[in-house]
Amino acid sequence: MTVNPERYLEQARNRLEQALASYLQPEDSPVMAAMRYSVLGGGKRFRPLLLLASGQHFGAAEELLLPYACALELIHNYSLIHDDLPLMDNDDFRRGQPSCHKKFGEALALLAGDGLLTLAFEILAAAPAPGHCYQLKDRITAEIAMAAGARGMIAGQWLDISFNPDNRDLAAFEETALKKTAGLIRVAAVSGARLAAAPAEAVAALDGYGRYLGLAFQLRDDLQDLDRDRLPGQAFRPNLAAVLGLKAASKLLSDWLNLALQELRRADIDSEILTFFINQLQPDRENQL
Ligand code: GRG
Repeated sequence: MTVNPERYLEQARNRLEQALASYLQPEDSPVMAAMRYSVLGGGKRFRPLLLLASGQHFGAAEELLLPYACALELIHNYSLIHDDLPLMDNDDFRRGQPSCHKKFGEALALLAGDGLLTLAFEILAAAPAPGHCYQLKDRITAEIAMAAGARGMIAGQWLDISFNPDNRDLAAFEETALKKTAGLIRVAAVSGARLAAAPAEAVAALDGYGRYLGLAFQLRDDLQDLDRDRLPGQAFRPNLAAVLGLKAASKLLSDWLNLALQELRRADIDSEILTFFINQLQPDRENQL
């Protein structure tokens, strides 16, 4: 069966938006208003779409996958709110709108981030277990916690903000990207497959796919950052693309995407959507991801 990736993604995105809005209830408190503002104000929904595509490729029902997909998106949104705070990246805008702390103040932004992270695990606790296998569900939940936690994304964030600007060590950039950005992307690809009870070699291949796709996602953001207009006084922080230069960075981006494709091929995972994600991140693409 051939699937039109754009159509599939648009429909899945609509269902995700509905599910996300249903979790962000009731709307009666300032903290929830800040949570809703941040989550429901746009975003590509890349990580939850990846989880859905991976799970559906192996036959899982969307009903089973949606809570896990939403939990990942809430964790991602918490990280963006906290990343934008003055004591971290100090960004006034997110997704073309005032960032959460600009709109609601720092205290509410901090609490909205905390609220989203906590809500993600409330959703996971209430989520159905695949085939009533609670052991598998515990494993998926633990992997999500590890990817987000102090050995994963939080560690990556610290590596990023404490980075010595004179450091030109490529391995250090890669470690930061792996933890800060690739971890959630990797666990999205893996969780979908685990929820569908995919064979072990497919799960391992999706882990590799998610790793390279996540690295590519960060490098592509670094490449775009080279061209980004900066506000007066806003410093340019050296990133991997700046250290490598445009040509070498574009080549590395293609190499990583190629490795992601090889991971799919080695396990015979013939998914138009998972391949579409790779193509969307190619350096010369005007893409939506
Ligand atoms: C605060 C613990 C903590 C972690 C923050 C993700 C992150 C870690 C910081 C965001 C900074 C950043 C620009 C990271 C590069 C990866 C990236 C491009 C993130 C933005 O994700 P998208 O593009 O955002 O998926 P949307 O808006 O589409 O959801």
